[in-house]
Amino acid sequence: MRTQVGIVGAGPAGLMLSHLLHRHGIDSVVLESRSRDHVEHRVRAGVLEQGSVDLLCRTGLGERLLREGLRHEGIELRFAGESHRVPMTELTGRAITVYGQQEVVKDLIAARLAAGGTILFEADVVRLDGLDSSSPVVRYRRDGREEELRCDFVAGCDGFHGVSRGAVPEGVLTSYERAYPFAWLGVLAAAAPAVQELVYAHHDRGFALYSMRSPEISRLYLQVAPDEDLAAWPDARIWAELRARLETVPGWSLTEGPVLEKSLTPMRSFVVEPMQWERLFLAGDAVHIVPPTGAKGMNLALADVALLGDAFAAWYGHGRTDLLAGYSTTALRRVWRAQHFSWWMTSMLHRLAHDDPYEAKLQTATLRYAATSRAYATSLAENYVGCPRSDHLGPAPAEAQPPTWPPRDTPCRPGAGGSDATTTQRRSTYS
Ligand code: RFL
Ligand code: PHB
Repeated sequence: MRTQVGIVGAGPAGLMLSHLLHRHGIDSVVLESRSRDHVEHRVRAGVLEQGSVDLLCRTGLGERLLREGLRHEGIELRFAGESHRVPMTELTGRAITVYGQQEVVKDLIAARLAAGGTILFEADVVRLDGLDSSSPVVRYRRDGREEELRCDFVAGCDGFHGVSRGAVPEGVLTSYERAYPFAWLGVLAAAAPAVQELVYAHHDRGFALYSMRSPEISRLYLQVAPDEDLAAWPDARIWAELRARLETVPGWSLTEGPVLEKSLTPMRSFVVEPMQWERLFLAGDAVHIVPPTGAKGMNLALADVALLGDAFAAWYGHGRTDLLAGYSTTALRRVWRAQHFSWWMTSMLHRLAHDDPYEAKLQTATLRYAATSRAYATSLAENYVGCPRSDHLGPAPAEAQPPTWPPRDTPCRPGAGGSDATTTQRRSTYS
């Protein structure tokens, strides 16, 4: 099989890239190791930044999102028996939308298949070859047979545990990492949300987060030990712990209901640089992980491939190499902004392992500052709703690029396309 861009992984990054390339008339094939049913029902992220919503709407994927997504204009910080609203839209003019990652994935799969796109499920990529040639080969196993996909470029969108990152020769990549001494126990419950906006709660017993998926379904998280045994958390214990950490505000109580799903999420910060080697472009969790406290992972994955889509369009459409050559540098600016924000939110809100009383006081001081200073809250809000590039990420760097890269023997095909080408409230605390 041959295509222009071979994409490893059908998560938000891989599927969105395939969708964007299709809109530019560029052919791609997505290889995914799991089944369609599995990727469409994997419960993960739930918060879309304004920029992600705009991207989905701009590219024809907004219909169900705008109908079923829940637009939120603020979040609540709960600590020391107090509740404070951060009025994100009032402070930034932008909002977030609560819409499950698996819904984004379902919409993307439906759009790709309706357009005649190729997604091979249960195709396990085992090796990438020839990445430093003009015709890389993606080798994968499907139905017990080893197959190959030849392409001009490979997009490694296969998440943290994928194979793409490992295909880069030793010594090329530098990794930056931080592990946190806690994890999140996540619960999906058939219970009407008792809140209208997300609640981030700092408590002596540990962090808790109240989120939701729909007017009938709540999504809740508890800070637990990294090696916690899920079996030790029957539903009654989960609700009791949620009550202890969240029912700290007079007159407020949790709505309980059957627990539909439970999972444990380790907390990690991780970045690999650069995000590209020769003909391999890495995107999403394959190159960077954030702890979920800032709700950034899926948004970063989408932001990476938005850049990559434009860069491939410039290459195939106009023979321009600058956007592909500058992809890593440009993407890493947003990645590091989100790394800092996610680390900051995580450090401010969790019970820290060593129970250092000085640090605990600093956490309360930081939360109180976010609750009372318009300037500090604006910083939180603009990171949470997502920075447009012109805000703090700076203009795209005009990188000098190696004149020989990408190798010029690959024909540049203006307007090239495969068979599926298209033409393409509450009052705020601040006064
Ligand atoms: P994904 O979604 O992991 O997709 C990678 C895909 O690659 C496949 N794959 C392979 N396919 C073929 N061959 C191989 N050898 C392969 N190896 C792997 C995998 O099966 C998979 O389908 O990565 P992508 O596309 O980069 O997307 C990243 C996001 O999934 C992730 O960052 C978010 O879920 C993180 N996250 C959140 N992000 C947000 O933006 N907002 C949130 O509110 C948010 N909350 C969360 C989160 C993640 C969480 N967990 C479970 C880690 C909350 C939680 C609890
Ligand atoms: C979610 O709804 O799953 C969610 C919301 C906010 C976060 C993380 C996860 O920070």
